[in-house]
Amino acid sequence: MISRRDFFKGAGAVAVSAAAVSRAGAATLPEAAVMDHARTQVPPPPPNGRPFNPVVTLNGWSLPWRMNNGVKEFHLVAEPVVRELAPGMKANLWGYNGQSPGPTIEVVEGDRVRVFVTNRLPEQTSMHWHGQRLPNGMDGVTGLTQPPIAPGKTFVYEFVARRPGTFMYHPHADEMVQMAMGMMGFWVTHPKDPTQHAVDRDFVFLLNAYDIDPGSYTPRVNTMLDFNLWTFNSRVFPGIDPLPVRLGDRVRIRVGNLTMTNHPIHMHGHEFIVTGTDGGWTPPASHWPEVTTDIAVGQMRAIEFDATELGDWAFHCHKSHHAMNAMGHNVPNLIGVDHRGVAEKINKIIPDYMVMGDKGGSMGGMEMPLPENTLPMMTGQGPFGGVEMGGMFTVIKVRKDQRRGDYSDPGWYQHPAGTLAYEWTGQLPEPARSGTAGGSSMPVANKPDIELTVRKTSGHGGH
Ligand SMILES: [Cu+2]
Repeated sequence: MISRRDFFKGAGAVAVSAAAVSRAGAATLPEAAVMDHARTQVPPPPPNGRPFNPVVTLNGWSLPWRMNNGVKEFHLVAEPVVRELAPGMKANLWGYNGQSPGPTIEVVEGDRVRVFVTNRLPEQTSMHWHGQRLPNGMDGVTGLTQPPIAPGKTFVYEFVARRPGTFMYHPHADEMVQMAMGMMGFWVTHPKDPTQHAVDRDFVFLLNAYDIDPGSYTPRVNTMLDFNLWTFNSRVFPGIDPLPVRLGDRVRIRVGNLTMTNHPIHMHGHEFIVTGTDGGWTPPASHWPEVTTDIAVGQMRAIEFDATELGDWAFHCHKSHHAMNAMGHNVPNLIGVDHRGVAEKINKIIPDYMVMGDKGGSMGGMEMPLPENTLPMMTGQGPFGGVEMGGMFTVIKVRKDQRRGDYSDPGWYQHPAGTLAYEWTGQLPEPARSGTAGGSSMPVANKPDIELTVRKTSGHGGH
């Protein structure tokens, strides 16, 4: 309640959130603001220091700082947090200042930055500043460039933010566990000339993943690939906020990948160009149009486009299993199998039995009793019914009247007459098939009765 307001006192800035509460440290430490919810917080204009155009962290926030004799001071607190992944599911994670991922740190090229990192975890940690040019001893690799930060201790990192661009922060200590528990955050170094690389909207988020058994709250930390919750900033659809933009806006979306696999991130309705990586801005001669960009592990991509097309445009990972929520994969594929009567019989033995893919029906409509604290695997209601996706999925909402600086959800797109796919209700002609009378495909000589073998998928447990 107090901290952020006090933090910005005298600067005329609006408090980002009344939910940020005070956690005063020692007198010499800058206050560590804490966030207690997972809604997208639009940062106020910089209250002090040099001007920049703030980024908007999807389902996240930017960390306040204080100026101390020309040094920009931040305070990160590594600690256990409870993160709501979407309404209906919470996770016990480790993060920073109340949430996972931690808050976004925003500085300006040339800023001298001092970050206090306090460890309130039950084990040692450290902080690595992914992608930064800095003195070797500030690089945060436990054992290599510094001793670990023991529980209860605070370390100070200090360096000049030399290169503008997009960065991440995460521990280099008990990494497998600490990354699997959600310890990571975003860092943006803005160009010293705020007119450089300026856009109308600049969104940032991290790709992360968790393996949380339905009914439980804590991720399994030794999972390598079979994660069951694929997340944007530790949120799954429909818990991920939309990206509202105004028609004609130049939009940048910066995405960092701290999962264990690559993610082809796909946008509908527009082409974009990749204007940045974690190595800096890409030269204009390297720009080619794409609608999907693959983001490998440990990479960051900044994409840019002009929002020229009105509508609700899907924005998601193109790996279909990553646009889904927790489920079991040990389910037979019964597409094409006429199982009338069978499900009823099985239901007598296994009451929750469910058939996938019957007659092209979809999983989005299936209703299985869910254990406590998990989510339907495909969920989220759109204006035309179930969206049948979850996980790494959200919507870019392009509107004529979305005001500058307004990131509130404008609701569903109203399609102008004549611009919506519709059902054909006329006569259907007999399908003309080639191949049966000496066409290009091979005729079947003695067509046997089709024998169906239902093969169980295996080796893919986890979702
Ligand atoms: Cu993916």
